[in-house]
Amino acid sequence: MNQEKLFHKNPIVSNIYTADPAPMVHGDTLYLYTTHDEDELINDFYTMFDWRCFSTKDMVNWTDHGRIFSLDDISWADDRAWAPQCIARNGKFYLYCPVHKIDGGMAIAVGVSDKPEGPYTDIGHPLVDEGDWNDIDPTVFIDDDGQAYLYFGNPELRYVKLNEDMVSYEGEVEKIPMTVESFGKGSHETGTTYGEGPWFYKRNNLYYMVFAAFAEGEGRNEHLAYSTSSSPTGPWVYGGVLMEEGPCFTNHPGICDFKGHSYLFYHTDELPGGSLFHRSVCAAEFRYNEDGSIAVVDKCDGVEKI
Ligand code: FUB
Repeated sequence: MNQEKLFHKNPIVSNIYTADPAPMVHGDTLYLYTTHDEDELINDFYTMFDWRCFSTKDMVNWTDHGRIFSLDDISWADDRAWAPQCIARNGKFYLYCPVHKIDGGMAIAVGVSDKPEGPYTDIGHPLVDEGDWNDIDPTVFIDDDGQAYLYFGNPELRYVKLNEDMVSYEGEVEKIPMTVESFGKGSHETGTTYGEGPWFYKRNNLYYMVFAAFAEGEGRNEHLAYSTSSSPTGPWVYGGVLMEEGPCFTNHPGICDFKGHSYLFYHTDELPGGSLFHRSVCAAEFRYNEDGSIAVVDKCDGVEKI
């Protein structure tokens, strides 16, 4: 007799190495976009060529949609298929992806699709390309007034205001002041904890910036932290640690509410054969405090069926 599955053990994906989870709730389904750490490393570094998508309606039964976008689809990029995020608008889906350009440096690509599970088609040129290495880890959010924001960056947090077409922007790239008041005192290049992997959203009129962070001291691995603001462009106020540092060098947050539950997606190196270049996405359910603050979320065994 088939037993109903009531719990999904972490990591969510166990047949390949995945990292940089980015959830998107669409209708009654949660889509989870991830990067993909290849088994075989090149030059003993992140070896990442494509983006993957998984979906669920109940947090325990997952559908693997496979490779939905890859470096092969982006003629001007040659490496580093890094942390993406997807959003729906105007009946289309926009997948923002950092990549290494053929002529050097990192830039943000956009894939467009009619379906959340792709396949995605590159717009043909970088969306954000400042000619440096800061243009990674895009996070996208559309505010109630229709204005879309794309935040990104390591070591600096920057943003652009996207046009309604979601594939262009007006004006300059804006730089967020990297202050201790906004991001806490830490050991990354700006002297704050802010490292990379921002995740931008709004809940009960409070804007949240969750990010991968470096505590003070040498040789730290990333923990997760968050800041809040009453406006989409700051000033940001440091809120504290969200998930403690673990044995994996990186971590990367993705947060959403789904069917009345709040989830933090993150990654670890806990799958057999795991390492800093062989990571696995996990999920943890958590609750907000009444004032909107979030207590430290523990890495956990998995999540229950909803
Ligand atoms: O996965 C490649 C890079 O490592 C991501 O862009 C960062 O957020 C970190 O997870």
